[in-house]
Amino acid sequence: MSYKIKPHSAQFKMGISNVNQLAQWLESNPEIIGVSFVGRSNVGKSSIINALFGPKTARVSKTPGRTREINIFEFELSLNGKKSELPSFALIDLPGYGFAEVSKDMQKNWDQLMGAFFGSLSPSMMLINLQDARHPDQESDRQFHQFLKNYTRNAILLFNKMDKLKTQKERAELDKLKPKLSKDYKWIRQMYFASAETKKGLPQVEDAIIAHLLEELEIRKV
Ligand SMILES: Nc1nc2c(ncn2[C@@H]2O[C@H](COP(=O)(O)OP(=O)(O)OP(=O)(O)O)[C@@H](O)[C@H]2O)c(=O)[nH]1
Ligand SMILES: [Mg+2]
Repeated sequence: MSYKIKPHSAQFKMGISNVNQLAQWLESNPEIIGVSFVGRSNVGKSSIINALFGPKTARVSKTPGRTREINIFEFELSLNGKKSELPSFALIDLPGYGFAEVSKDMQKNWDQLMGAFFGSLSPSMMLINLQDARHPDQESDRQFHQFLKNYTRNAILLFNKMDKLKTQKERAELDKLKPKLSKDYKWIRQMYFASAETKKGLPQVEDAIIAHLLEELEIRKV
């Protein structure tokens, strides 16, 4: 049996820009199972989503800081290439952090919205933190993890833009960082290395997402 993300099944449901809208959505979707992506602005969240869920799912930015809302999609899994009987799942593209040019008000809005998001979302939503393979663990990434620490959540770390690491030395440097990150961020369960551009490393990420979804469904059955 082989489950896959059903190509082109992701449908945009809504964009959430304030805490009230978020509370409403959470209230009407208490049992939601899915996956959410968060990372520094311009790290390639939307590109990774498109590579995994089908082109044109999320909007890819020419200028950083484009995704300001929580964008919610629904998607399905296929089983051996056919429609599966499983329910649909949520896919969430979260607004990027660390964009230097945001105003104080916008930063405050991000803090409030993300605080409400992580504070009330069930562990059935997998969290994937994207970081830039060439510029990992930046100040804003560290700040994000300090923020995340307040919410008991597991996350996986996905290094994107691996195609930009041209030399063995650059790759070795990223590898060297792994133990430090595992130590600093105890809530990180796994690290993946990928490129939205070349699609390298994405099958492993897809497998991890599917494993999470199926595990959550099994848990619900007991
Ligand atoms: N070389 C390379 N470029 C990438 C990769 N992934 C994304 N990009 C580029 O990085 C830029 C930002 O990509 P987005 O997917 O819009 O990034 P984002 O994290 O969604 O950005 P915001 O929504 O603005 O926070 C675009 O120009 C992409 O083409 C990758 O794996 N390799
Ligand atoms: Mg985006």
